[in-house]
Amino acid sequence: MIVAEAVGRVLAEAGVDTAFGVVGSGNFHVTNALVAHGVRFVAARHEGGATTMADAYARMSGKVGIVSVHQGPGLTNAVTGIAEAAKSRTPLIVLTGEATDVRSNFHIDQDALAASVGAVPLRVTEAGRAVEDTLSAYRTAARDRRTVVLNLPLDVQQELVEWRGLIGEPHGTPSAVGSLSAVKSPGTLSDAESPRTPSAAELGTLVRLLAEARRPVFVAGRGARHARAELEELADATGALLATSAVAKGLFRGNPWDLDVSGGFATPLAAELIRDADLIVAWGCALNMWTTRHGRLIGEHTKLVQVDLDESALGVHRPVTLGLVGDTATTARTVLHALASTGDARGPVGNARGSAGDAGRGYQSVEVAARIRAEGRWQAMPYDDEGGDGLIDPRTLTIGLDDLLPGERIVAVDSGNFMGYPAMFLDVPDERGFCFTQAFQSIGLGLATAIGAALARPDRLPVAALGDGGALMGIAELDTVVRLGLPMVVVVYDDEAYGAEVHHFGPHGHPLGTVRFPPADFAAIATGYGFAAVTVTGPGDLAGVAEWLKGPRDRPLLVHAKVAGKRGSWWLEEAFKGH
Ligand SMILES: Cc1ncc(C[n+]2csc(CCOP(=O)(O)OP(=O)(O)O)c2C)c(N)n1
Ligand SMILES: [Mg+2]
Repeated sequence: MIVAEAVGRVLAEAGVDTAFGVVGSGNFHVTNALVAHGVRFVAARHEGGATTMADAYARMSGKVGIVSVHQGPGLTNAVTGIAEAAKSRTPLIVLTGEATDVRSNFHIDQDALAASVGAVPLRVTEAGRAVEDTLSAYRTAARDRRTVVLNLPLDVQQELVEWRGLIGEPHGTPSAVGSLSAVKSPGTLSDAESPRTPSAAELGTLVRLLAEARRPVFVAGRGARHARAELEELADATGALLATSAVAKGLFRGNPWDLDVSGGFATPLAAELIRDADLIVAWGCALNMWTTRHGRLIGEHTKLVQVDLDESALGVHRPVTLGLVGDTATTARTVLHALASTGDARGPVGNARGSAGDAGRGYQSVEVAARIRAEGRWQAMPYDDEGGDGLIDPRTLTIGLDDLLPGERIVAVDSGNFMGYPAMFLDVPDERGFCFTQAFQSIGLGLATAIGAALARPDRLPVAALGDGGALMGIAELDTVVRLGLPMVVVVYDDEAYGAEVHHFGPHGHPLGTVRFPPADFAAIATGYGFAAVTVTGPGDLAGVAEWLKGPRDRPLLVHAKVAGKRGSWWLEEAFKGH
């Protein structure tokens, strides 16, 4: 077989089950080899969409994402998606042809391009190394949680290679990947595979800080999405409240101590309780400006601990009292054992520090539980409806959708002024119910994100929440939604503008002609692609959504919501402080 076929076969045999892409001459054979060996191939309409679909699929399935693109322009079209995946440490392989002849129209410096956005450039260098080089790329993606651009030079792709299986590759080198089963679940390293574990002294300090804390809060990030059970147990033993960063939204859903997202999307109650914590432990969470509201959610005297697999992540955004390198689940389990053996765990009997007059532990008091029940959800917050004159208040719209849409849903949110409404007012069932591709803060990724997420979780109703700007930027993938027969609900929050810019610059008297647009008929556009569509200009129009939900859902639904947008959203002001 030729090298291109061997590369596809290696990936299929390594455990890849789904790949995304746009096929041209330079990735035709490798893509067909994937398909021939049982991999589902999803043809997108733009490489940017394909890459973000693969990214979202990886995040929501826990598998390595694969995207296949043509050399040169196929790769440049994919760059924004690659940057997002690389910043999010998504295990992803971008298979790309490579024109090594500088006279080729397709020639660019693909290594420099990949490196410039934080991806790891690798290459299949010769026929004899095809299996080894591909396995090495797979291992870099899976074990190191990196986004890899695997260059497949056009001349090397055509060379012949004798297939001898994954173990015992050509030239008799030992398996380049070791045990393949170990690389099938990125982000869930076993204890033995953890590159480092915290020292006894570090663990001892964390145990002491937790034992001393009266109001501890755990903030879980992407690196703790596999550690729910361990963190909940440790929280109960230490009286901690639970919160997440936006990318881990839903992780503690159903837990009575769940504060939901920390940061710009936090409820006033969550912000207050986090600010009043005397100890915050960040589990696999960068504590960036969004999660901490530029540090304002961290009290002046609050001690800060960070646990992360990656040593270079410690203390980057906020100075920490203590930083531990290790897997979050393993570390939480070890700390729990240590607390139990020193008798510091706060069971109902051993709770020496529960506040007087209640049976609480640490921050887990009867009073706090009652407040979380009453004020813990955005849906319960009173507000003045600003809809009317053919426009719906985006809060009324989103609360209405939250009531109507089935709880088993998977929500993807694009970027813009509107983004907080779906992120705050749409409940999700767990951390695999929310996909947030916002590490690069690009608009236009939301629809592709929803497609990748939908394929990872076909049991859930996919919901894409987009602004009118982001929707039109990524619109080519409406075709992919229809072609795949996804029962998706696409909600367009249409303010006929780049609202983020309008609200940022408008109050200062700047001209806004460059960021305002005439009306676009999204319902007609969507219908043209084969969607069902509902235009919403007031709460009564949501009946159309209820109708669609009752029906066969054999066509996706686009909800064109004409939203009121006289002023910017409250989280946007916060966001622009970071510019
Ligand atoms: C690719 C890209 N281009 C431009 C921007 C700058 N930008 C941020 S928000 C925004 C407006 C988005 O408009 P829309 O999707 O309608 O959402 P809205 O802000 O109106 O709610 C723009 C242009 C960006 N973040 N990413
Ligand atoms: Mg807009």
